Amino acid sequence: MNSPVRAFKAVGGTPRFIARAQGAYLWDADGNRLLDYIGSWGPMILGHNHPAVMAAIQEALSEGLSYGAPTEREVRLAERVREAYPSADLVRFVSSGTEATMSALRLARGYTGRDLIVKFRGNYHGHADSLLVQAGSGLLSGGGGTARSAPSSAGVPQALAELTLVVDYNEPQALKELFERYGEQIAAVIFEPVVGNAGVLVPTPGFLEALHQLTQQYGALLIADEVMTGFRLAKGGAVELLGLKPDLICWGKIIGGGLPVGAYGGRAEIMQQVAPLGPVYQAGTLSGNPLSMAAGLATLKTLFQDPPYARLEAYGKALEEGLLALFTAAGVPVAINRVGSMLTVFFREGPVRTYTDAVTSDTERFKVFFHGLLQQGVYWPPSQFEAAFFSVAHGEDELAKTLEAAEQALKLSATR
Ligand code: KE4
Repeated sequence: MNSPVRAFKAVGGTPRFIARAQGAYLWDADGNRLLDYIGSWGPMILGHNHPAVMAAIQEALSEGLSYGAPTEREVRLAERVREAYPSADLVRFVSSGTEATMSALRLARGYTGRDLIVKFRGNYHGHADSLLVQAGSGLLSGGGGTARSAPSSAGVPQALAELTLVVDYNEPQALKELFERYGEQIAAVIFEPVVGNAGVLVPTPGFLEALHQLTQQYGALLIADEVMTGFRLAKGGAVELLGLKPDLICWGKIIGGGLPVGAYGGRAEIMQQVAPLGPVYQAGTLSGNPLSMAAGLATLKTLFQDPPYARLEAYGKALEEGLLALFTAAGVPVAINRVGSMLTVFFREGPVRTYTDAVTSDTERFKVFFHGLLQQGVYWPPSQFEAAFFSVAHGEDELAKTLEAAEQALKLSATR
């Protein structure tokens, strides 16, 4: 089990071992066909085994695997990323979203000469030590208290955890108070512009405004973690959709088309601090490797040639409305948060605006719903606190199948 969320710990039962995938579907080792709402946790926006992506990988494969030297493909992919994110003068490729955010934070610390970073509860940015941190006492109530954060994982030193301040997402007042206390020491604020890792949380205008205003006022960098939202919510991701002006942006998932990838980028004066141009060290054996670059190039080229965002929005709207109608008819209180092709059904009354709202969901009811769907061949994310993803390969038949399975799952749960 190479990543915890796959273990079904939040929903119980035995995880499915997947043997192959095609379009919107997976087949498990027992030959069961599953309608996929995970999509490898984001990369598979074109559906599995997209011909253009597979052909591009085959072509790169015929030329060798990895050279440990610069290639044309990595330059071409950087150009494609910049086409969608013109504020990024320079882009650096790495091999995972974790590496992208970890490197962006080191760069922010190196550029500002400051040590503190800020993250939000319920935001996940990969598993770098400085990001496996939970809120200290007192701070979240917006009161004075100490902002002394604590590790959220064994193995993360307390001394390191205290350099990361944690505050609630969509709480501009708490962020303002944090800056009033620590602003001159804060190197950067990193955030999920649309949260996927608490389940979907949508930023409020006041929160986005505070993020931009406070980081500008105190000279801290604003880092938008678009590992999940990049190229999914729009061609230019959440930055385009929400009109954000971050100093650094992190990407992953879709830009590798399903192969290992991550990237970070921003304006030249910051990015030129990264080695070999500047003093902030960061490196990687397979950074920019030909296969990942080829898969990413084919994915972005396909997305740019025929932008699927209107179709994804139409599917998402129909799915959201269809599910809401079923839950309402069944008398089950839910809040459905959706932006484009990221959707979460929270099993509690709405609205669900913050992490605190999200964690009061009925996870027992979620568990029954999850297994009800799975029994009927619909593979939903195995946690209340994740986003469901769908792809351009999800069409009318998949929508009908999903709503039918949800209706059956609800009938099942009513009998429990
Ligand atoms: P990776 O290191 O897993 O490539 O990316 C870390 C990361 C960074 N930023 C955001 C916003 C992310 O969502 C992620 C990873 N997302 C999880 C899904 N919740 C990946 C699934 C997993 O951990 O197995």
